[in-house]
Amino acid sequence: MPAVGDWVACMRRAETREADIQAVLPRRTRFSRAAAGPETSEQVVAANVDMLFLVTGLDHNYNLRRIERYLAVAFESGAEPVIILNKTDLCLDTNERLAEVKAIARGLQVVAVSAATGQAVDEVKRLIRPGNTVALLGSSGVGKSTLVNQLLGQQVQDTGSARVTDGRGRHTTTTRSLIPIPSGGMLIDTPGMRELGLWDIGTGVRGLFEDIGELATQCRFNNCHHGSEPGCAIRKALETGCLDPGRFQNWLKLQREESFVQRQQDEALRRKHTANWKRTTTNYRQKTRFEQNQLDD
Ligand SMILES: Nc1nc2c(ncn2[C@@H]2O[C@H](COP(=O)(O)OP(=O)(O)O)[C@@H](O)[C@H]2O)c(=O)[nH]1
Ligand SMILES: [Mg+2]
Ligand SMILES: [Zn+2]
Repeated sequence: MPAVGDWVACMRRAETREADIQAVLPRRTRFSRAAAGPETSEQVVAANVDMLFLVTGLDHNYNLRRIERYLAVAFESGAEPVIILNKTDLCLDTNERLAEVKAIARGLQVVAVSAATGQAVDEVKRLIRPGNTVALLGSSGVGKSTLVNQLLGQQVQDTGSARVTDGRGRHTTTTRSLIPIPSGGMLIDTPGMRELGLWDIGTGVRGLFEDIGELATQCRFNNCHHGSEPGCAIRKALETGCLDPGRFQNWLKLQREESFVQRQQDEALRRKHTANWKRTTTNYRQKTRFEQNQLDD
């Protein structure tokens, strides 16, 4: 079955405006999640995504550590992440925020826009190459649908009015659809990361925190916990101000998350091995019992 983002070959029916899908073209990339059911199977939720727009609001939503987490997850996806800081019209220190985010983004593109006023939307438009598919990700209420409408130059996606008290929106986008934009390229406005099957940190942490990983190799002990061990390069970097404490704490946190995921996967693998082993030994016992019986006869 085709998923959103798939290219298909279809045959148009002469009599109506309908068409029949003949084939789904091979996918360049895929986002999938485990479909619920007795046998866990893969459900492709989006295909051929080239870029991920990680959208954050420059209001209450703004959180550097959350952006870092999004990046770590997005790193592994095969699509190019771009950070979009929306609602510049509500922010008094956009340049400061931009500098902060660029510092953690390790060379990735960061754009500050206002989807409401249209400011810098052209800059976002230029990032989308013709034929490319872009998925917009971010918490509810950050302005993804408003941005989609700006990029299209018309009202296509429903937008939610943000609740005045906490700036968060209602979930107005509940379906995934592929929206072609006039300048070339396509957009997928998604309800969320989980929707795309993106929740595993995987090895993205290493990619995003290469600098800290590099520092850790300079610690005197190679099993250093960067606590009170002598000769700790990370603690030295923290003391001299070369390493931001918030970034360091998030690195620790995301690493814990990564090893948790790893343990879960190992555990699943171990259970599978045990099950296989049980099956093998049961078969073996049945077989030997059978042979034994034959001998007894
Ligand atoms: N002030 C301001 N409000 C915005 C901006 N972009 C979106 N909004 C508002 O934020 C709310 C949520 O927007 P929406 O596009 O539905 O967010 P989504 O949930 O991410 O799709 C709506 O009330 C929008 O009008 C912006 O750049 N500035
Ligand atoms: Mg929306
Ligand atoms: Zn150390």
